[in-house]
Amino acid sequence: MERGRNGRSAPTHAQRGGDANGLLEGQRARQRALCVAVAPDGEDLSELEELLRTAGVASVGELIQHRDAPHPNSYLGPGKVSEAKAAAAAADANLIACDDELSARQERNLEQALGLPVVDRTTVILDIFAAHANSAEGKLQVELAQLEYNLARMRGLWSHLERLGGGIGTRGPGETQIETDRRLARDRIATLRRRLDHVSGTRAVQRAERERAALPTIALVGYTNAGKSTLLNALTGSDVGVRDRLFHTLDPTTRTLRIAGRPTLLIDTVGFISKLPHQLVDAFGATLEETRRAELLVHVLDGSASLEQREVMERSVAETLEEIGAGALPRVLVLGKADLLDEHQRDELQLRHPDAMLVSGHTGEGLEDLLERLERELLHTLRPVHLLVPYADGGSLAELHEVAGEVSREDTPEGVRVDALVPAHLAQRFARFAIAS
Ligand SMILES: Nc1nc2c(ncn2[C@@H]2O[C@H](COP(=O)(O)OP(=O)(O)OP(=O)(O)O)[C@@H](O)[C@H]2O)c(=O)[nH]1
Ligand SMILES: [Mg+2]
Repeated sequence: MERGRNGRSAPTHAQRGGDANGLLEGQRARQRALCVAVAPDGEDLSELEELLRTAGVASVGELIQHRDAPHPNSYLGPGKVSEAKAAAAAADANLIACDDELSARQERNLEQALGLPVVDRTTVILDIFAAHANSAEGKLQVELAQLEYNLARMRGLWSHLERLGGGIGTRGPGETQIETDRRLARDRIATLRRRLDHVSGTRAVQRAERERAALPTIALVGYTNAGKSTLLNALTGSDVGVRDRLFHTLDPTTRTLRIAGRPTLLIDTVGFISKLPHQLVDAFGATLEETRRAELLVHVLDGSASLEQREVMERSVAETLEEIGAGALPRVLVLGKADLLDEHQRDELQLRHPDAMLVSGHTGEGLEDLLERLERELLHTLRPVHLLVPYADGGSLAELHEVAGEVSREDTPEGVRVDALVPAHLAQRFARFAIAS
């Protein structure tokens, strides 16, 4: 991997050429990372290692410093830095990966002290997003997040922008390098935001919005790799991509799901993670909007994860939902991957989450019960309407039939009297036909 002019080094996409899911057995990884973390007490580095694996980087060692907060200048304290240097040499590491977001100063000092490139958790996550983005919108969103991250740190911009056709010649008189970088980045960010607005406004999105306006929407949310896409497939008979890697799904996918005869839309979208870079939340605003506008959330939690892992996952999901403004939406907790659990684990889960549904997207276990539960929960979100629709308004009637599934109707001389249950925003649309029940 090339080191940028700024000395910054991150896993690149090119290296993921052959086996994007990790490293082939026996093949020596080009990037071998020593994973380091600062934590008051025990810290689990398995998630950072999982992130690195997804990014195509091997983890060759761990180092944890027990302190209340990272050292402000160098992340690790001075003594630990020497230890890290020795550990990196012993493990033949050529990269240091930190489990937190570093300030530019911490990163620079640590790089200098260790003589090795340093990447932080945010950089790794952003890089994975960059590699997994497929749609035009996804790519723009990721580039925006990366630029904003770099702008905040005033580094890593120059080589990036040169490739984009900015760079030499665009520098204004008397500007320092950093001022130029920042100006270029801001220009590019503005361009990206404009393009994103445009992309979000394309016809496809508008169509999806129309559909969503008419049908109750259920959004699958949860930690990355929890099994959201697998559950979508199992419930709707779809074939959405599923992989044992983090952030496989970035673009939202919508499928129709019939619940008790009523068509609903089931949305699968980007997963969450602890310490999710806020630039990503910001850049993925349009995508996350799908979640915010749902009638009901299905929170998929990996039932096969340990209690400690589940606590981290639950907390991250709750925090992220708050952050995107979906914290108050009704929610059903689903414990997935039930096929991996023994009796003891099942009992423990049920005891801890008495209200949760135990399901397996692989064996189909619990899916019937889940559908019944969704039906009941959706009923709470629906409004009863009592309408008199004139015969001339056949279109409205057809639409009502389409969305409401079962409706009770009676033909009268003035028109059709209809009693139905519809999503709240749809009730407004039919308000002009409303009559007393
Ligand atoms: N045994 C078992 N494995 C499952 C089940 N559901 C999902 N998995 C596995 O868990 C991994 C992640 O599944 P996905 O459905 O891609 O998870 P996701 O939540 O969509 O993940 P991202 O899109 O990456 O955030 C895959 O390897 C799946 O095969 C299940 O019910 N049982
Ligand atoms: Mg997925």
